[in-house]
Amino acid sequence: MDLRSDTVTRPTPEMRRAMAEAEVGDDVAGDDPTVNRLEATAAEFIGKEAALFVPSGTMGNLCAILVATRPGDALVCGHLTHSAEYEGGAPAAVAGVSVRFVPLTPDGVLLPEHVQSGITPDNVHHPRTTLVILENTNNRAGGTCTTRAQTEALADLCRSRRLWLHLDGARICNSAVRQGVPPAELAAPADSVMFCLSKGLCAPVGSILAGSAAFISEARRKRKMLGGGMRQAGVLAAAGLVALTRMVDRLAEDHEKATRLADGLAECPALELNRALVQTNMVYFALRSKRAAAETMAAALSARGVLCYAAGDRIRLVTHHDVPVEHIPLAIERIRRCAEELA
Ligand code: TLP
Repeated sequence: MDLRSDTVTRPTPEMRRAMAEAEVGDDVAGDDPTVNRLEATAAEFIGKEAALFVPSGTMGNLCAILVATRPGDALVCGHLTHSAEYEGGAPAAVAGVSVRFVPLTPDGVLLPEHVQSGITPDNVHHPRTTLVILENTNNRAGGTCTTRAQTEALADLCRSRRLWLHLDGARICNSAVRQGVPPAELAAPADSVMFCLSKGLCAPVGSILAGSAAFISEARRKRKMLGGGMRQAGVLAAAGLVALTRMVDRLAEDHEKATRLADGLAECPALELNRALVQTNMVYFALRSKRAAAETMAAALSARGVLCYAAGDRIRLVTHHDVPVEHIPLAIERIRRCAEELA
């Protein structure tokens, strides 16, 4: 049972067929018809003027940071935001931008007042704050959702302080399905948005960066600079098209699996788990006794055939297309037994 991440999903048979049959060209020259179709479809899907196919979410976020900032600037984001905490220090290493983490609410929402507290004063002593990054769903908070209204409140602040609002929507489709709104609605208030095709949507590779035509034209230059200009990328884009058009609505099944997993684990006295944070396809829990480190428990679970990651002092489980629903009770039982042994 591979519950490490939704990134482990394999391309579906329909994707493999589409990849084999994809019409291709040289995308750096702009003439791969399948990439062009994916970018046009993705722009419409997410409600922005233009879109860019990038090899990874990391590169999509970095292209946005490079366009929205200049070396020496600062960005503000919530506690443990992926693009600042888990992308190899890229904002500092590549863009020359310092990161100012601010708190999130207990249910993973980034509030304008918290962002406000992270914005540097406008004088010669400080880096100039030019960018705010919002993550929806928020991975480390538990796969939690931010609403359109909450995003609009942030966008209002960003407008008034002349800050760029970038949405790391790696799992924006999970958030949208959970909230029963189109992904474009959640992305509307943001200046730019990145979302992944390679996670719950099952494409083998790739993410989308979207925004205005002017923004995407600059981002395309940054992608090339970073080595992300791919050639016959239509074979990958073909799978991305299937991801976008066929795989979004079924994310509800992944959420249902996570809910069942959380319901089962919540009944286990040796474990600590906040049900309210299980909103999409992630379940975080900890050993109540804290007698074993999360890494120890993750290793013990993996040895029992339940692959998972430790994240800080908790374990993260992620449900996805390739986890059969029948495996959920089995996973609960193995985790329960392991927790009792370690407690
Ligand atoms: N997250 C991965 C890895 O960190 C292991 C995961 O399993 O959750 N933004 C968010 C919110 C993400 O969760 C991730 C990947 C990324 C960006 C980066 O995407 P990739 O992996 O395509 O570079």
